[in-house]
Amino acid sequence: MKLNWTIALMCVATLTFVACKGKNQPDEGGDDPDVEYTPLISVNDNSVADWDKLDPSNVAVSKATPNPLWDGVHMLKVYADEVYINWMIVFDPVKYVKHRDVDVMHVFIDIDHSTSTGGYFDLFKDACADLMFEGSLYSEGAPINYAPSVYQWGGKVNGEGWESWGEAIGTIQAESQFVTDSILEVRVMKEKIPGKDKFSTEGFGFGITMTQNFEVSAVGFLPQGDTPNGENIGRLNMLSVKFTKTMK
Ligand SMILES: [Ca+2]
Repeated sequence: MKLNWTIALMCVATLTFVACKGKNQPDEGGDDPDVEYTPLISVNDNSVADWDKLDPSNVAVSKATPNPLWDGVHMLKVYADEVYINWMIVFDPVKYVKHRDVDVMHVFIDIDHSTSTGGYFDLFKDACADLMFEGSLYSEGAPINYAPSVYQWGGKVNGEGWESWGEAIGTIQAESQFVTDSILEVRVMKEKIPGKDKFSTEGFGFGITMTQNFEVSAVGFLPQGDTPNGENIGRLNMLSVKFTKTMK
């Protein structure tokens, strides 16, 4: 099956980041006397060293296999707590051409951690993604904050087909930083995600795709299985991520 990403790049908004804190969200730094919350991952420190300090059992990791069909993404890590969903990727900056506004990162989320809802068989074996983020990482070659449009699966349960993502249901302001040319960190506030009420308390599924321009296609995605014959997509289940409890 050949993926058609031409229609995938439907609505890539580039919006300026505005600091957002939900009405009922705890203050960072412990200003709220009712809760103590300090995010363990910073996206303003030009470093990914904070990832190494996390309990490894709380971090979901997917690494590229020796022979992926699309090898532009080398590693994906995801960590989530009560407030933020954080992810970092190591990717190939050459394969991911960064001079076009339509260079895009897609994120797929199985929000209810259930295989009996959602779809998108095209890339992931479990085909149960409920939400998709679509946004640019660059504008005219310069890094920008990731502020994707959000789409909801509208097709058959466990079905396939890009067109079933339908129309955008909203936009979310993420926070992101390029630590190097090939390492990107992003975090989104769970409270700000459209459809957040459907999150399972236990966790969620997560997959990521990097695509470039209107003519080519994915340059890399994870999780992705090995494809030694170089023809078929090595489909794997989406990464399973649990929510780590950090608040006292
Ligand atoms: Ca689902």
